[in-house]
Amino acid sequence: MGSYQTDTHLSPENIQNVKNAILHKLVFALGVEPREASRRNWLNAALRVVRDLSTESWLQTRRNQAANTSRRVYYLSMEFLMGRTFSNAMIAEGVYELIKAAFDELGQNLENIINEEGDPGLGNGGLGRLAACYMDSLAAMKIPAIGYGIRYEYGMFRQEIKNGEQIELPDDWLEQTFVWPYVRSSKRFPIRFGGRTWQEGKKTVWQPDEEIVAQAHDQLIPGFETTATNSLRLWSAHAGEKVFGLADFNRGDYFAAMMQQNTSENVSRVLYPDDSTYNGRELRLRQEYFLCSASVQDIIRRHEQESGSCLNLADKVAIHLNDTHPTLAIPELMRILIDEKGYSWEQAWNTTRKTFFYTNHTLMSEALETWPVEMVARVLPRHLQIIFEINDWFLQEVREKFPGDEELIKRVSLIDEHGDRRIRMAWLAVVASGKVNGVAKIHSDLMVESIFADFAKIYPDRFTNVTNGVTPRRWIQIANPGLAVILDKYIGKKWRTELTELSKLNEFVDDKDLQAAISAVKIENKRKLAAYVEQTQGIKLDPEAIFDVQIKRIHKYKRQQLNVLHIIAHYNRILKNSEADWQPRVFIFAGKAASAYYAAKKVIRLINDVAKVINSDERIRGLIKVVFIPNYSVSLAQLIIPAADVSEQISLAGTEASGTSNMKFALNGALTIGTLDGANVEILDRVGNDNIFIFGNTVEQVEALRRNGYSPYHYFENDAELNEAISQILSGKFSPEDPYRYQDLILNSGDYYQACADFRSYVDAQEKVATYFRDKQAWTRSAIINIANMGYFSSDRSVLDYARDIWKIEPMSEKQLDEQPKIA
Ligand code: CJB
Repeated sequence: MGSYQTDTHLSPENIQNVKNAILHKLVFALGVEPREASRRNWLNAALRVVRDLSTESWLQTRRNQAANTSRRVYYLSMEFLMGRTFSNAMIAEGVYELIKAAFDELGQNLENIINEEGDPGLGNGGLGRLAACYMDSLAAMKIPAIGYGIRYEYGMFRQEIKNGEQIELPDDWLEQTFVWPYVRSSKRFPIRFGGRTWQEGKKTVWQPDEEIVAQAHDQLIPGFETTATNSLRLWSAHAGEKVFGLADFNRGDYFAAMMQQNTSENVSRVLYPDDSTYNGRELRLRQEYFLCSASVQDIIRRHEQESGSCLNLADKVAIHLNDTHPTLAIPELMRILIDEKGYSWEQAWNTTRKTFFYTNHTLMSEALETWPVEMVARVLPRHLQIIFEINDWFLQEVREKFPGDEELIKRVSLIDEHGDRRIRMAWLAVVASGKVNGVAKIHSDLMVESIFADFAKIYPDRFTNVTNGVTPRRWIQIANPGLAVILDKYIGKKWRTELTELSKLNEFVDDKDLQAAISAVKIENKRKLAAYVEQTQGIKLDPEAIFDVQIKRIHKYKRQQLNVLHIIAHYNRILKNSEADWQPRVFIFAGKAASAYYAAKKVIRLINDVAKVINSDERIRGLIKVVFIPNYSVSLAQLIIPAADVSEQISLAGTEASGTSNMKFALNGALTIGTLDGANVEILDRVGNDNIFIFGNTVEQVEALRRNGYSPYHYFENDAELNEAISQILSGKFSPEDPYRYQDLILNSGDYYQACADFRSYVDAQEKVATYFRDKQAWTRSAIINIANMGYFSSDRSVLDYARDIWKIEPMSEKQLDEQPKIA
């Protein structure tokens, strides 16, 4: 097949061609005999076959993008949680059925081969997965785009649970050969650190004292059913020749020089396993600069190559900052334009401000990055000067607009002068960006009312919203093929790229056949998940029970502890009235806690301790099962989400910027139990109050409680069930071998995220869930209404919003994608 197969029809001849192509790769690319091939060998052979298909379109897309007059967007992100590649690439190229048929003939089961692929965890959670959904959608929507990130040698740690506790183990994902990316040996850039600067006339000279090399690795991102194929370029760090202290080599000290090499390469060694608390380690600063410098150099090189000069950069280039982590790209662009390309400060600043755009993903103050001036002075002295200059320019502008308001100046200065001086990266990103957006309506509104209120006064037109979205290719077609078949039958196949087509299902909500089909697929998915849990953990789950799922990072604000409090209260109720006709329920958790986040790790232990006691209590006759599935990942999410009846989205109102699993669950027919937070609010708008379980305080109520001095003891003393559940935890009912284990949880920690305040309404909402679930028909009808009204939450819509309102980029037409002469 290779680049020659464009006919994807399921004919005997095409199947034979694909078979031959796979065998050819197996033998000539991998050097393996078919009779000795392992599943992984088959996977790699088939991946190579599909990559050939994508490669031709990829090269073609690059030529056509270069010839196109529109802008390109460069999406800079410290995290990309891409998930497995193989299925996605097969469906994008339209060869899934062909490859399945070829493997059938080869005596191999495609599903087993798909499951053989590793799942690179180059991200922590929502932010990294959003970047991956956007890469998929940018290609599918034919928007010229390149993603830039870091090829961490070790991604997110592998989580094991031992005696109920999280253990972190290295994820050496590169050990398993991954044949999808191309190493681009010619794309190498020097990255410099440290040293000193001085003036030579008007020119600033920076003499760094360390230089390493960034090496590009390209992953192809094939667009679904289009030839448009974008790239995700990931950088790995290498010791350049200059780095290794030459002096050491001269003295013949090979070992010291090799140690230096190790330090240099540390930059891309490991992902910071922390997704929202600020971590001030110098290595992180170096990682961020490494990404920014390599990417900006590459962007300028490409622009010069395509346009013949460095002028008009902003007309052709939009750089998007996925949170503040890549904000150093701003002073890096300024540095290159001024120091290397001879721009004046004003020219450089005007270009920069038209080039950058920034998405804010959290309002939580501990997640807002700031870097000590002292550290930046040491690691990036020239960039510090540029940041100071930007600050001078900006404060001057503010003084002109708001004369005499020195308090405002202090608040908006890029330098926080309290205590040790720190650079406020979010402020820098706002000042230098053409647009700044939040990720859900409520979040974008709160953003301009709270953290960016001063900036919204200074730059009223700068702030906007783009509600997050998820890709239906991965989150329906691949994750839930049974549902895809039903959708094709009832509404046709267009939903894959026009998700609002789902609304056509609204006509069929009372259709008995559709209801039966939807509940049959759900049960089938629950069986699959139950089989996995039984196989991996030995816990038997009843597929007729409610599968109630909370899967996400473990964080106090996401309130897994509230979920646990309800489980305990429910358990107590059953014990008090064990003969009643209780609805069987399964509570499923998965998620990782940052390795240094003590309280979150404790919550994992609590879940496992509670699971141990409840699951083994024969008095409750299996009416509750609690399961913590270890090592949460994108591929596990693909297994768990389609099997969920209930989606837990229970963060304290005002804390979860958007959430995206809430969208994936509803799209797969789970009903949400959630607070008025993040995108839950927009899900409610679309599915209506009858098809979602909303509970808890609103943002206004949360703030009022804070103002008036919130105390969890008030609720503890006045709610008997809450009192009982907390007392049991504190007295060691779930940890008899260590009764004081949870002394510092919930009450004594002050309950900053107000779990106690929302307990009563949460328990009542859970009661409604159980009652409603008994009415199978009503439940399934609601599930269909959820699916039918999720069209808005496609990441295709999100990226088109960005392209139209923020980047000002026109998607390419199929005609434009076909203009340049073919390569092969
Ligand atoms: N988010 O995953 C992260 N990491 C951060 O450091 C900050 C925010 C999450 O981003 C998602 C994508 O926008 C949001 O849906 C989610 O609410 C937010 O916590």
